[in-house]
Amino acid sequence: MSAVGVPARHKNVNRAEVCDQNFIEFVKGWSGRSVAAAPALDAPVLPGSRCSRRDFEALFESQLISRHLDLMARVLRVQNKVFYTIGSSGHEGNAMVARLTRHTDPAFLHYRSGAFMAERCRKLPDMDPVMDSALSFAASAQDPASGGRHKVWGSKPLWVIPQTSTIASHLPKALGTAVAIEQARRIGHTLPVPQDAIAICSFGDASANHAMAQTAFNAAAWTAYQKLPAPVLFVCEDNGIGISVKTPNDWIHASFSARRDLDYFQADGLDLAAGYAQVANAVDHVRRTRRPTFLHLRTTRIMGHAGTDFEIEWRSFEELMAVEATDPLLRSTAIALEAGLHTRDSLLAMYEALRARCFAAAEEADRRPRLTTLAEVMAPLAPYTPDKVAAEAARADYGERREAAFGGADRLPEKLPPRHLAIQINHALHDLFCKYPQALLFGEDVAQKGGVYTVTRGLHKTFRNARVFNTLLDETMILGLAQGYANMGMLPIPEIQYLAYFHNACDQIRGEAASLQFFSNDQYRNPMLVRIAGLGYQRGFGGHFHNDNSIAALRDIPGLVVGCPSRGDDAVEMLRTLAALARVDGRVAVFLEPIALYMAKDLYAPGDGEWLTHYPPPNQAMPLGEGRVYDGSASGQPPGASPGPSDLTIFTYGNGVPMSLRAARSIAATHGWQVRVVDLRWLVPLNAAFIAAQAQAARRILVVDEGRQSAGVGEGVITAIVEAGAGARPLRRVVGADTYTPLAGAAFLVLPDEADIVAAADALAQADVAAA
Ligand SMILES: Cc1ncc(C[n+]2csc(CCOP(=O)(O)OP(=O)(O)O)c2C)c(N)n1
Ligand SMILES: [Mg+2]
Repeated sequence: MSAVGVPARHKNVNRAEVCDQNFIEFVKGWSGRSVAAAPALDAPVLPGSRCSRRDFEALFESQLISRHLDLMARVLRVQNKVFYTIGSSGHEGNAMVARLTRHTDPAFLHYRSGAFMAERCRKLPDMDPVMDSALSFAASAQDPASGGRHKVWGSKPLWVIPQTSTIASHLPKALGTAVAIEQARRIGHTLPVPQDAIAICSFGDASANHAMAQTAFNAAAWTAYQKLPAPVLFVCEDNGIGISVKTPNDWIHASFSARRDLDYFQADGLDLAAGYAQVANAVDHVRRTRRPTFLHLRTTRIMGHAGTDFEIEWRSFEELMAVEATDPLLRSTAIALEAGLHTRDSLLAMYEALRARCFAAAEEADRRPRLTTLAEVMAPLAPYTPDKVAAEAARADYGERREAAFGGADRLPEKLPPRHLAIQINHALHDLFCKYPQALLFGEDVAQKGGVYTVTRGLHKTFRNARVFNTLLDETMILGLAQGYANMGMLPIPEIQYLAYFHNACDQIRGEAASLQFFSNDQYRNPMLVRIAGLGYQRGFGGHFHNDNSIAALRDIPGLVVGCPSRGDDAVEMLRTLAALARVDGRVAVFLEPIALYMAKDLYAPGDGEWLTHYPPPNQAMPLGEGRVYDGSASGQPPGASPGPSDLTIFTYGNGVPMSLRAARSIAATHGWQVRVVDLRWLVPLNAAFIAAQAQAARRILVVDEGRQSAGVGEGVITAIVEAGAGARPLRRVVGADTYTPLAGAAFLVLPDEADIVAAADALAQADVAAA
């Protein structure tokens, strides 16, 4: 690295200062010629440009606002008044995308979208991009995007849906939103945006390589290949680098310019006069053709990746200066001066006025309240209005639609004899489809085949392609689609074929769907009901991947709800509540279906039919968190009954319920105990108060958890017991091993069984003897 010949100022470590000075010097030193008379407002800003003077003036101001927000952040970060320094400098050309689209085109933005936001703010009266951004930079509780939870680009009135920092994870839901915009018409759903809206999604050149991005490009092309509309504009803001890793020369063009069914456009984001028409072409194309479109927008990166990125430590001065010379604001300045829109002085005055405005806003934002309590932080995370949810879950005003769907009043499922779990889930889904005309069910093999286990059989026939459909084989995209439909006000019911394959796409729930209410201060919600088939004990089938018993990845997702039924009637009532939680409170609700119980009919002996249940009438639902208590019989205790004393209480869920009921019989016979089995039913969040009350009434406790020893539900149950002060009782846990599940009979070695439960009870009895 050689710094010979580099003026001292340019060696300044603080590249923000250098860029700022560069701008000022550029203006002062400009010696080009201005036209004699500035163009009229509607005339091209420069001869031949599609960008009018009016467009240019707006765009240029948006660019400068964005730049001064960046400069301000760098200064005030060190004073602890601002908490984020990833800027937009070099990317200000993205203002063109904002100007050429509408504020009702849902936008999923890159973190370098300051100018896009400033420009979009013009679409509505009384928007103040400077103050809004300042509040966000300051993590103020009044930040209109996230309420102070993160520095995100977001706005409810402007249809900018806040995104996480996980690069590329927003592409699947952007495509999902585009698909949803088109599908709404087919199901008669009224969209919250105009029918010809498009979805916009921006990201960097390095991010374009990410699996999450590639999944969306592929799914978009897969859709368009079938001549189905998917009006999404993918905007790749190519600055040639990702933090410190250079994108191979021309890679984005080489990789995307000839992709089948992903239409490629290029635009110069460094030059408003030239780039405007190019961006307009791409926007016009996607709006008109409804085809997925890739806009390759040339940008540069000024001032490093973030304030903490001291580029001179790893790049040469010459290289840095060469990059800084491509600053698009210098080009905009030249246009403004050349077109006679400004004198050098008036331009500098505008520059300084915007600087002052940004600093004043930041100082004001610093005086505004921040989040100061845990309750404030968590308020938007998991809204729960139990009365409204209960009323919605029990709402049954759709009777006539049911009769048509089930084939007549006498064939309504509540009039049929008791049936097993799979059938009752199937009936409940039919019911939800009658109740919610905006419900959609999709996933792998769910349509004509009716799912691997026929749980969705008949839905496609009754409700047709527009509402029940097979997706491509890609769990990330299935969950991305779900978020898109939810964004557009529908009720997505995606299916993940096996729990093991949820793990493949977990981030779409963990990082994305479940976090939206938090990062948007509950302004945006993506309600959905995710069905996941899982858990072990399938006889003679599958090995690990079809018998995955670990829900650890779901247990700690903030705001998520997970219900797991063990019998048909519970499944039906639980589904109604899960759908209501989604509709009323916008929750991401997971329904975990124990595959091995789908067809279970008997409980104690072959042919006893004790695991068949009646279909609950449509006005019956199960409150979130309510468990089922079995006192010596399979029928259960009425919900809410306060527990009398028991000699042994077994806490369990899923497959553990019938297993524990069988074990309970023999334990009662052997020890003469009054044995109670508690089906938790709701696994996330665990109802600690309910668990505590049950534990307090018990003399001895067994926790039967078919999950793994580490991070299983049982850990949560025992914690709730101990924290409630009920942990002094004799307590044992019967739980799966920390292993993957092997194929064939060996599968049962890793899972708890009835004999294990009986043996644990015997051990408790022996401990009694030892203590006596
Ligand atoms: C999934 C994920 N991996 C890593 C990161 C850390 N990270 C943040 S930005 C970035 C580089 C992104 O480069 P690019 O997509 O070109 O966007 P640019 O910053 O250049 O605008 C990386 C690696 C992240 N945010 N998310
Ligand atoms: Mg980049």
